[in-house]
Amino acid sequence: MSTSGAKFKFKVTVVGDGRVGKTSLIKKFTKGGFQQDYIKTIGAQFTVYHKDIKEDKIELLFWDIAGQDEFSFLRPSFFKNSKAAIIVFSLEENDLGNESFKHISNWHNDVMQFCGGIPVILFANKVDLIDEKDINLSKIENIINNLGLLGYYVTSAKTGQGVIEAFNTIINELYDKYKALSLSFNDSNSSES
Ligand SMILES: Nc1nc2c(ncn2[C@@H]2O[C@H](COP(=O)(O)OP(=O)(O)OP(=O)(O)O)[C@@H](O)[C@H]2O)c(=O)[nH]1
Ligand SMILES: [Mg+2]
Repeated sequence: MSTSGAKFKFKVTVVGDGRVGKTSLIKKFTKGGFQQDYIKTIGAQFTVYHKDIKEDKIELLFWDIAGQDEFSFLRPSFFKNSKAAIIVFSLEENDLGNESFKHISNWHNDVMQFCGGIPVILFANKVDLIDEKDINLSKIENIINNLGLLGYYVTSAKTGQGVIEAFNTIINELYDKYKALSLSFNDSNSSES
């Protein structure tokens, strides 16, 4: 049997205000399910996900960081060694929608402070609760440009809209980056952690 494939292990941190749907998105992507009831995340939790790309094996650790302020003191330690980050806000037309959008730059500051210049992608979640035509795309594009984010995806953890594409973008970005790095190290030691 061939053992030529490389192994990669990536920690991806998922942040954003409480109730925007971080836990639900990770669950939808990794397990396919959705739960209507809200159970706030305490501190943080992580989910392991495996994916093969070509001959290589990728292990992803999704760190789901509690968004409620009461847990903010714990965050710096959870950000450690993240290779990428996802910032989630809610498209809902209510306080949560407005506040979670306003706080994107705060979350981005945290990521930059604790993780340096890692790739960051934005998820505009809960699209099933609004009329997609009403999304203010220029507002979202402005923040993407201002903060230098990789891009954004419109998602729904409830219907699954955009979820696979959004997560795969960040996974492929990491794979391409670290695969190229491992090749440039002459492939003598092809595992990356
Ligand atoms: N309609 C709809 N509801 C969603 C969606 N995503 C999450 N929810 C609901 O929103 C609530 C909060 O979702 P969570 O995934 O727990 O939010 P969270 O961001 O992890 O919250 P914290 O753990 O407190 O930081 C739950 O009741 C979910 O069922 C979505 O895309 N559409
Ligand atoms: Mg949560």
